[in-house]
Amino acid sequence: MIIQKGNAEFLMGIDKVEQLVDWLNQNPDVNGVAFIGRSNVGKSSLINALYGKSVARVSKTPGRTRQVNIFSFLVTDPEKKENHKFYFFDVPGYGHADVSKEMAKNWETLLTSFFRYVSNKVVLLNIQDSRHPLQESDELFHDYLKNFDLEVYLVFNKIDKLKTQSERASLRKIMPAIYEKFKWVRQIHFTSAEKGDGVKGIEQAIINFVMRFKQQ
Ligand SMILES: Nc1nc2c(ncn2[C@@H]2O[C@H](COP(=O)(O)OP(=O)(O)OP(=O)(O)O)[C@@H](O)[C@H]2O)c(=O)[nH]1
Ligand SMILES: [Mg+2]
Repeated sequence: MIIQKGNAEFLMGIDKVEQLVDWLNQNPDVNGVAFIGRSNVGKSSLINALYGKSVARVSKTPGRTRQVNIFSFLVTDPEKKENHKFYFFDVPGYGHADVSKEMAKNWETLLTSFFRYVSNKVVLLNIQDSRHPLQESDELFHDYLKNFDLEVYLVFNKIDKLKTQSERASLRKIMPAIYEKFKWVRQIHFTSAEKGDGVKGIEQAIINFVMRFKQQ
């Protein structure tokens, strides 16, 4: 099984709860994956690496979009020549100090509805920067995540930036603490969206998750 490259389609950007509810009512079958992380962790780059170039424009203006961007994508079984359609959700980051209180509140309301509606149907990939794991905003986000029944995978991106043995060792050393602290995290992946390391592993993890819905 593979994710078809260059075939993901942008469907719409949503910034209001009513729009989200409308869309979900029209598309109850929303199995797929949601990507979320602090700004600049390489979320768009990872999406590009998984789905083919330029799906999610690598952004120049951090944190500007306050929309849930919805895309469709295809998983293919090359032997059976079967295609299965799923969705992915590019969810803007958290931890922006520069947004107004009102904007942050609207954002949380939208996010809460989103997670409520899609839990059980969507795997959430939380992207973090391997050089700066567990920032305060990441921890706050995970405290919030506890409220939902979501399958969560952590992705430490930019591993190519960990140049020395000791930098790599210190990331490895905190893993038990992460599993202990974040019991709802089912998998941890290490990637370089830039160099391609670990991207195949994420692709397989996504496929394994979404194909459950086709094999029932
Ligand atoms: N070295 C290295 N650089 C990366 C990697 N992934 C992303 N980058 C770079 O990090 C910067 C931010 O990447 P984006 O993909 O735009 O990050 P984002 O999380 O989508 O950022 P926002 O949309 O602004 O929140 C860009 O300059 C990327 O080229 C990686 O794995 N390794
Ligand atoms: Mg981006």
